Amino acid sequence: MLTAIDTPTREVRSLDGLWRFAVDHDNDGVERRLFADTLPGTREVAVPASVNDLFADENVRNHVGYWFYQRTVRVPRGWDGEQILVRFGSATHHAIVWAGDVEVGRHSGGYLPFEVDVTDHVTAGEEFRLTVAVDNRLDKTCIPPGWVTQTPDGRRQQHYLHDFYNYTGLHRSVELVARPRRHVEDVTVTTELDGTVTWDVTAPEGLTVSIAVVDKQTGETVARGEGARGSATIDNPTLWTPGVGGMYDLEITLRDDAAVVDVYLQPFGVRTVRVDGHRLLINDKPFYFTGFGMHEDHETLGKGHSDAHMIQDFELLSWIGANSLRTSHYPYSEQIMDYCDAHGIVVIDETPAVGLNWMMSGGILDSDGGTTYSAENVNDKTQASHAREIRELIARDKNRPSVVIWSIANEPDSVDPEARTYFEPLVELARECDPTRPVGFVNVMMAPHDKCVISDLFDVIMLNRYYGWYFQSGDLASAEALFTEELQGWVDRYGKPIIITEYGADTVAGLHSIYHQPFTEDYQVEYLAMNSRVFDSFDAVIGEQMWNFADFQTKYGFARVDGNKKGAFTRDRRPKAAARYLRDRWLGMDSAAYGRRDPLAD
Ligand code: GCB
Repeated sequence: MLTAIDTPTREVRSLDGLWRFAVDHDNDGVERRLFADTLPGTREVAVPASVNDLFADENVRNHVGYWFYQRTVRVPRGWDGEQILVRFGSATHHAIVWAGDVEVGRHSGGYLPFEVDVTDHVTAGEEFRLTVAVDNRLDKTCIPPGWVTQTPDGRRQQHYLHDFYNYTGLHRSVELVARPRRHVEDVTVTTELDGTVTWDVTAPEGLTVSIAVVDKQTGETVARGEGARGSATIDNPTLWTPGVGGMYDLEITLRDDAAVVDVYLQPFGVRTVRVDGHRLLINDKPFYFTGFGMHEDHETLGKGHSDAHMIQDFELLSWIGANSLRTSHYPYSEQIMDYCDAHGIVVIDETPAVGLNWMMSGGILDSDGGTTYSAENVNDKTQASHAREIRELIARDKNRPSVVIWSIANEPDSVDPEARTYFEPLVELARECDPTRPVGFVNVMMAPHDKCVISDLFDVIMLNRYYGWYFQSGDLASAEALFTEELQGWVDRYGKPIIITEYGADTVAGLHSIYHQPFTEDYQVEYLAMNSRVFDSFDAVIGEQMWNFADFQTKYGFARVDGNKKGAFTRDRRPKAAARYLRDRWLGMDSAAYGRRDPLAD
């Protein structure tokens, strides 16, 4: 899906700010037609933000079901004759949208954008009532999956197997968009190192397509072409480079004879990515990942996007010597992705397929006795939603140079032979949607190389390993030996690049010990040092992304004290001792020099 931007033929108005708000405690607001009038009560809510931590009311925080948002929107008077849309950066997890009394669209999938066409229900210059019912319920047809139960006294409870709090709401910007009725619908841009840029534009028949390639840095046009499909060559292209960036715009102009019908600018970078033996090459140079699995997670905001928090996180990433991140465990906001493109941060882009493993709950072993791939749990409907998530993620991010790997799932059950039947078509789909990038999934510790039944389907091996934390806790010597032995097995069996996408230890900031005592800052540093030694002993290990960048909120559970505490930073972004350990290591690593951001460059 294209981003909404202002161009000579398109306009975007932000609808962010305070909206009216009502919690639909009985989940009958759709039948009661709450959208047909001003919402009851006086509550207001911030957009973008999660709703959960905003109200001093546990019945709001824990509500399972619909939350109604509403505001009045004036359509600019100059928009007569245009196609008018409302575009949501995301609505977690499902949304129904009404313009006045009319339902104009529905969407499922909590972390990707969607738009609804309101052209026939609004009038230029006049106001309309925009209502959105956001539903936070997860069931077995959803990605991520979950289930809802009812307590004997009638309270609904949401259950899920993944290890982050089920924040809900309009987490990203909402925009009112005008575009010409005949317009650029989609574009795919691919590049080669010699500066060849190839485009494939989807637009209505009968219009001519002209292309200009514009250097974003200088504003100069550096190549031109004609036709919906074609290619042109930039002389001496600036390659999109890890740690630096380097972006161009593909300016697309649609004309009907001489008249300009639509203009759209698609940002892209000139770069290649490919796997060669056990290396991952960006622009034909081996790349070593340093960085983190992250979360969109902040106090008060929950998963709501904030530019200020985003800048702070990226500055800390630069300070610590991180050149990459994984969007664990769902697609991140378009602003975050834009920032990665602009500043050369390398991204492993992940779908929300997390918690597809009935051996685990909240990051730890906790089987409820069920089988993962079965009619009651992960089934055909789950797989269909998973396919939709892959399609929509690639449609949104396919032109982003920062994205170098698609991660189609985190820690699914990959021991059950049924995993192959489930994953084979999904891998194929990802390759069909994007033949240019490696495809991977993140493997769980209980599925080592001799038990995992799907790793051969993928281009890279991505491992989450917790030797010395969930296993051999407090015994780093045994942990080191066992981790080394397991990695040797992966190297011998597959000969593919290995990225350690998670390793970490919960750590309470300020807790210290002279002993190897889990939960102390000292132990976290020793744990990281042990992991570093293991990584450094394998050529095939081409990256380390520590779990997690910062402490984050999770569901309640005996293994979590106010959330997951594996951060290198606390939830309010203060460094633990681990942050300085990682900084020394990553800034000093020759193998990670390609991609390191030069703080002096700013
Ligand atoms: C994992 C999961 C992650 C958890 C983490 C943990 O393997 O991928 O979502 O938060 O472990 O801390 O247990």
